[in-house]
Amino acid sequence: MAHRYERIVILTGAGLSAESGLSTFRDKDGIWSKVRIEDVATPEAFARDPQGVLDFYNGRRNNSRGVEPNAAHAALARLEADYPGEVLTVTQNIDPLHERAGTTNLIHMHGEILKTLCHHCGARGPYDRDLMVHEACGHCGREGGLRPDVVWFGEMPYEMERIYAALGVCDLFISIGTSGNVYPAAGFVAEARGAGARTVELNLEPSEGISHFDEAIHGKATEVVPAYVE
Ligand code: BJW
Repeated sequence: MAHRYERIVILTGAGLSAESGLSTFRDKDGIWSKVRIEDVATPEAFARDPQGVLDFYNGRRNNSRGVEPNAAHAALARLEADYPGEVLTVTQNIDPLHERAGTTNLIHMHGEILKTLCHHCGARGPYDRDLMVHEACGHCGREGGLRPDVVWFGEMPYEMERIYAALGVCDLFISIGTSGNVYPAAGFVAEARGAGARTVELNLEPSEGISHFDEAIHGKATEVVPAYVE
């Protein structure tokens, strides 16, 4: 990538972490082929069956502990460190692989699997052991409200103001490893393009938003991301 952009926004999704061994959501063997969104990823599901939801995320947390960043995460961290302009990475992923690779200017818009959130008082804490439904919050002491700090359907993703501000002034928008099915993230490409940015998709296959991209390179993230950004 020629160094001719001043402000880059990178949006990443589950496809980026697939080669680290984490499942995507909507691929053939993806997470949503095994469990129903309505049973695990909505506030209503948590209200109806809190321990069922916690068991699902206890498993996701355990899966994410042993995995390592891959060559694509590493290439994005090097880009941020070496690029003369500004690079903001917005990830939909709840895993910690961007930060483990060294990315620092990072927004976890759908939250983080290694943190808990208290439904009662809003305090965050480390998600360092399996959560059980009657556990008390270390901050307010109330029971029954501890949940993973992740954004479920119907909830507001994090740091939207900061993200839209960056989209409004970026001159390059790169979308990596996301199917473009989930809003508001799926709308970012149109937002960036409307503000005059060049838009690039790096994904295994054409996403839902393909018509909004000026350029698309399809292939595995560990191959196309280092080749594009370096
Ligand atoms: C590879 C690869 C390799 C594979 N290399 N590539 C109509 C009706 C009802 C609701 C709505 C509606 N329209 C919009 C909504 C709202 C709803 C929504 O979008 N629903 C759609 C399903 C229609 N959105 C929300 O509710 C959001 N909140 C909201 O909108 O608040 C109001 C608001 C309005 C305006 C502004 C701001 C706010 C919240 C969405 C929360 C999503 N949560 C989840 C779960 C998080 C916790 C967890 O992990 O369990 O987030 S769902 C899931 O999908 C997860 C992901 O971050 C997200 C996106 O998935 P992603 O990353 O794109 O993965 P996949 O699997 O879909 O795609 C992977 C891609 O990688 C594929 O293309 C592969 O080909 C590719 N790939 N291997 C490169 N090796």
